[in-house]
Amino acid sequence: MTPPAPSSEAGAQTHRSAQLQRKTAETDVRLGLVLGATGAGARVTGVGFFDHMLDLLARHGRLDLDVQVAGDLQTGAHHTVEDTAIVFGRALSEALGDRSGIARYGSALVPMDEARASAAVDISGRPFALVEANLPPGATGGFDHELTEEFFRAFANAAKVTVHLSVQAGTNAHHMIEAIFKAFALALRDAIAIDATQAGIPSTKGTLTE
Ligand SMILES: [Mn+2]
Repeated sequence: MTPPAPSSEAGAQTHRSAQLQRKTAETDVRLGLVLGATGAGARVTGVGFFDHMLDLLARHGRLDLDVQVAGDLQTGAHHTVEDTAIVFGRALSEALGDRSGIARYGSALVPMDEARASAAVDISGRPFALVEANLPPGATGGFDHELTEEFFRAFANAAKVTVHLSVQAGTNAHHMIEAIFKAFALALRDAIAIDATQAGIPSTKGTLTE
């Protein structure tokens, strides 16, 4: 990861970023994240379609995202996808700090040719993932379609956010999963954006991390 450039976010008091590594017997995940950025960085997980999805997430979520994963792909992509999501979620949580000044909520509806997906995000402090997606069985580019739900569940748990995702239309799994990741990226981008009218932590409870 290149050293963080000066923040491009108007009103941001500090640079919102995180650099994490998580190593287990199954995977070694190194991840660098900068919020409110441009989509820079390299995503190298060993799973081609997953790299493609992380590229979309970074670009449309305005995240600089470096991801290097050495996973036990001989067992399939499951551990690699799940553990990447865990580290991404932890990094997002760390980069958001106490959540001061963020919009908190975001939602998006994205078409991808014949497919259409929606996403709603609440940086709530309460982990929850609802994924409504009747994806065709099988795998694309080494990525089992069922791992889509695994990714978002692991992310929501690690980041302590609420995520609702729905595929409303589609027949092609590549398009349907891509629409989900794009909708999620746009919803997340809005939810984590600095809102200049937001004084302090956007919660009547006074905290989004407890
Ligand atoms: Mn594509």
